[in-house]
Amino acid sequence: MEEFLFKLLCIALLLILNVESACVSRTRKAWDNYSAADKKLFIKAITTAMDRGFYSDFLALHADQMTNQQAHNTCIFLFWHRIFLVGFENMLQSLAPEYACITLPYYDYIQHNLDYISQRCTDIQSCSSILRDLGGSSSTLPAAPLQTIRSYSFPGFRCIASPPLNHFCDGTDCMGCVPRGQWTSTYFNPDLNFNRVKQSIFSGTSMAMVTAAIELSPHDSMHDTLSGAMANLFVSPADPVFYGHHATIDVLLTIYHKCLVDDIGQEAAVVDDQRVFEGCTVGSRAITAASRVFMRSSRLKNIQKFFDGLPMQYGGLIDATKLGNSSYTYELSGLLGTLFTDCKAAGTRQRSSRKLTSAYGHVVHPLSSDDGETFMSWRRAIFDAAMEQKIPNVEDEVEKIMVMLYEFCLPGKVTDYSDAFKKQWGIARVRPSKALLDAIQDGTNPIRISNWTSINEKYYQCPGNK
Ligand SMILES: [Cu+2]
Repeated sequence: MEEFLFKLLCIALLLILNVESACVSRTRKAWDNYSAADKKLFIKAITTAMDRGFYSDFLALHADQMTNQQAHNTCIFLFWHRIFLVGFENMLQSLAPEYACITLPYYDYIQHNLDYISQRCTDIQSCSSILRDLGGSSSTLPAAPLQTIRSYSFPGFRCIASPPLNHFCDGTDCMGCVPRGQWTSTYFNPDLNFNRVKQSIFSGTSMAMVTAAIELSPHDSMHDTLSGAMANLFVSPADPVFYGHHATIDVLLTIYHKCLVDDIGQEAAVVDDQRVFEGCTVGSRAITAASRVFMRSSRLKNIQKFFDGLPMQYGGLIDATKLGNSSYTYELSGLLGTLFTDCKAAGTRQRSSRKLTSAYGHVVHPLSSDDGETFMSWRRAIFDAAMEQKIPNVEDEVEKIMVMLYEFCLPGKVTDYSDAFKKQWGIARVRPSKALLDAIQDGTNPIRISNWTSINEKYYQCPGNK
């Protein structure tokens, strides 16, 4: 009897320890690294959130005009979306004990663009398991006539009703579907490639510049590429892919901040350093690091509790690992892992300046695929040629040569955003990769590396000029 009780006690103890240790770290991973069981659980949590109404409460907050205006095209775009995502993640975790350790997956389209240029996949749906697993873009069960979300209509788009979208409701209006583009005939564009992503993180000299670069591209580019509800500035969170996309954008903020810490150490926690935080004016309102995070929505009261304990000033959100009980880290591998570790030196001939860098609690795996090696060798070949030919600003040349590969060697074409998209998102410029293509072709910004087509031939079996 005693032995039996002892065993029972041991089992109970193990169970408690197990439950606790399973949640000790809040680590977000790429969807591609989710197990089948992880994926199933995440989709079930999204479905539950839709059924219970919280999903659409978060949608309502993002769709509020004043909130939306502060959250986009401003200096705090990255921080506002960071707290929005953490609140959403807290909500998912609260839905039932089985979801207590759930974290948001990120959509690793930087890696998928490597798969695309390596011709392992063609369209965005074949490249990205997250798009397929979250319902894809083909099924329209049942025939779904209602395509309005919060008064926004989506003429010409199919309303996709595969799980988990069949549970989608906006308040009491249960559409049971979400409008999506034709993902099986949509292709990646170079704005989503490692080269542009790296440039967007590292070419600015202040936080506002970096924020603007990340927001324009890759962020806006991905919204436009996915199309349908995702291309709507206000109601894009109707599509669960939104959260995967924005988790990736948050990864970029995390990489930027980590590399800044490598560079300037403790000062990276000082919010009056403009590399760390930079204010701006929205409407007539000045936003500083001390400003309270702006959130307005008639349904805010339903979800307010999910933001409890979080820093509610923008300046408190600079470091994801310092958010109290909601602190979190990332598991990064492939190209994002390389970017995190090597920062500006990633994919160059330079050595990373800080070899003893700590990962600050993030889990980082080195790049280890043949495709990754080929890509890095292609980059290094361009760096070598530039050195030989004494050509400066090599990253610009790398980008230009890649744009030509996308245009002439891969299934898609390099195009601009649609006019309607630009208008709603307040984008005044041509998509960066399209602007680059035009400038190469009209001779205003030609590729300066003389043997660039043979470098493309060597690594990608295609010259890229025709
Ligand atoms: Cu947004």
